[in-house]
Amino acid sequence: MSARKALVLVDVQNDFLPGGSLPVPEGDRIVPLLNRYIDLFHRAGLPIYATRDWHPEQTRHFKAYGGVWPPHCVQGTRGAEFHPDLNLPPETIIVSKGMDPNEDSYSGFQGRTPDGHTFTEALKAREIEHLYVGGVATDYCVRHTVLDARREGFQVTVLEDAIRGVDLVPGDSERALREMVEAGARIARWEDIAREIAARAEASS
Ligand code: VGL
Ligand code: ZN
Repeated sequence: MSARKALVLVDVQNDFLPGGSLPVPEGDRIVPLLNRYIDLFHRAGLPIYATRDWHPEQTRHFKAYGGVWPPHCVQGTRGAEFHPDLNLPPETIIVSKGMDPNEDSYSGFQGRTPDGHTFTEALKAREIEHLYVGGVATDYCVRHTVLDARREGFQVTVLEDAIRGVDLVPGDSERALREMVEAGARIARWEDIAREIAARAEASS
């Protein structure tokens, strides 16, 4: 039997997309494809997790308090909302991170579900073994989430066509991808995944 799968959408929030306070260039271009992935997994009956950066107004993560970033994704603001075109089904499980004013928390594995469980606990409770990861930013939250997922023992497929990076230093996203592969993540695209997930759905129906 194949590993139980889940889709993980990383930080597809207004502030990380063009028009936001910390925009990932072309970050909005991945939204239509993310919606296709969402539809694919949802139809196959597979769970969908959406991580979100969820900062207090004052945090060491922000420039004004010793960090490197402009304010972004402050709890309850429009910038912290998921992109309005992202079609998240109501069953989507939200994983919030970055609430601790002393921590950056780039990784979804530093986050909590609404009932207070860690991401790992939530995934284990559903016997999920394989994560399919898309979103932003390739060189920050996607990277940290994927590396932590590998450390926690999950299989990981990075949706190469559904991620975008910041590239504060040119080449950061490419280096991040290489690092994820070295950590054992697999890189794939829509063509591969559509076949894989559709085949699974038929086999189990
Ligand atoms: C992120 C920078 C600061 C991310 C979060 O979601 O990749 N990047 N906070
Ligand atoms: Zn942040």
